[in-house]
Amino acid sequence: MTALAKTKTPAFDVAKIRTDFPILSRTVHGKPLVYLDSAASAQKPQAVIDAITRAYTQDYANVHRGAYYLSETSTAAYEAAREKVRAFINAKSLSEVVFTKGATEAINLVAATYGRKFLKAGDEIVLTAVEHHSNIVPWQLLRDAVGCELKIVPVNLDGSIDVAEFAKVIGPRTKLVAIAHVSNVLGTVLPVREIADLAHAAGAKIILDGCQGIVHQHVDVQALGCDFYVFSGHKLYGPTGIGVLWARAELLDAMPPYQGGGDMIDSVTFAKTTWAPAPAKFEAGTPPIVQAIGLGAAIDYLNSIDRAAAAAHEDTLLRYAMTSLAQIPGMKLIGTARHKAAVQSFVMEGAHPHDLATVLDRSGVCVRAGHHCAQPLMEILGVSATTRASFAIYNTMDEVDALVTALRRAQEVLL
Ligand code: C6P
Repeated sequence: MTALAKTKTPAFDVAKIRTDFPILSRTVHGKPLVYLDSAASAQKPQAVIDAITRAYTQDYANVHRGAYYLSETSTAAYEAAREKVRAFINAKSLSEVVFTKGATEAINLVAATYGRKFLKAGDEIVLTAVEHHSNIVPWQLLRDAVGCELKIVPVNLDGSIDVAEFAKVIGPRTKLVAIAHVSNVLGTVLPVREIADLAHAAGAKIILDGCQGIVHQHVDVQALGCDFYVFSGHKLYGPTGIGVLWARAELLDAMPPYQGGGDMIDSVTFAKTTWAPAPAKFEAGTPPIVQAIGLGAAIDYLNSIDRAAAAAHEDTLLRYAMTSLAQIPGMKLIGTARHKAAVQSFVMEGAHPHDLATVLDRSGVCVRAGHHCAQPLMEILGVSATTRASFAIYNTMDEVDALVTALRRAQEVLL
């Protein structure tokens, strides 16, 4: 590592950040843990773990139901988490923030409610070639139900996507554009504001899959110009089992409920049921109470650090990783677009990605190998799988070095 690279982001104290994440001090196979799989799920700071423990040990009861003290405190904490999400993404109102169990459920919710009500045979949904299965399959289910069509915007070999390609595909039949904010395989940051403008000019709505986007950059849903934005808590340093659907209020008002049950109704008779307004309309049953509180704690944690410095730190890690990996013989980087978040896929000549990941694990290095739930993209790239290193606020330049050293060792073992 060069001295320059090491001093690039002096404002960001990664050593201090690391002390906030207890798991990072453990060893794996007798080696220090080098966790480079945060795109799959991020590790949790102590503040999130403490908030979850506190909720279960001090404040736990069901929400929106009881008239007693504990239920009131639990409800207040759950709704406070909603306000934290609202402020974090700059939503106009609390009623625009719907808790789901994850991004996958949020996209399915939009497809099953907005999609089934407003799309019909002959309408078109525009996706890109880089989408995660969670942003493909719900639209295929919708297509099979209502007879609409899916149009796919191509990806360039370097992983970039041209806005001009959207202009070719979006037309008068387009009703919805459903795209990733950031690709989970390539790290490409899509020019979502320009794409949103194109969608709106054609009279279409746009949903952004923000799973990877919100982790690496500040998200302001109003500035992005989108109609729907979804993400999962567990990639944002929060717990599993919680996600967010943000949608503009008038869209949520126009959408029918997703599931029926407790909490989502206004009144029920055997003859007829009326719905509660959003967000309750979309939160049937006992919600993921403690998970939402944990997500709120993750947002508090992120608000307590310098996020611009964190983003610069991640970018430094990415650039250093790209340069270092490229020096390994037989290495091919997958995803080298100019606008990238800290996710790097690669393939190494003669070594299957799964074998590589298994050998790296013996050195304590955790990376993901496989199709990354993006099989159509793998086919376009002409590979069955890649190995992927993804970086978070707690990773270090030394960990990039550890990855490179482990890869060189893996070459000796596998080739
Ligand atoms: N990607 C990865 O390793 P859920 O499972 O609902 O939390 O998130 C689904 C999802 C949707 N969109 C994108 C862009 C994603 O990256 C993911 C999750 C993980 O890349 C697990 S497959």
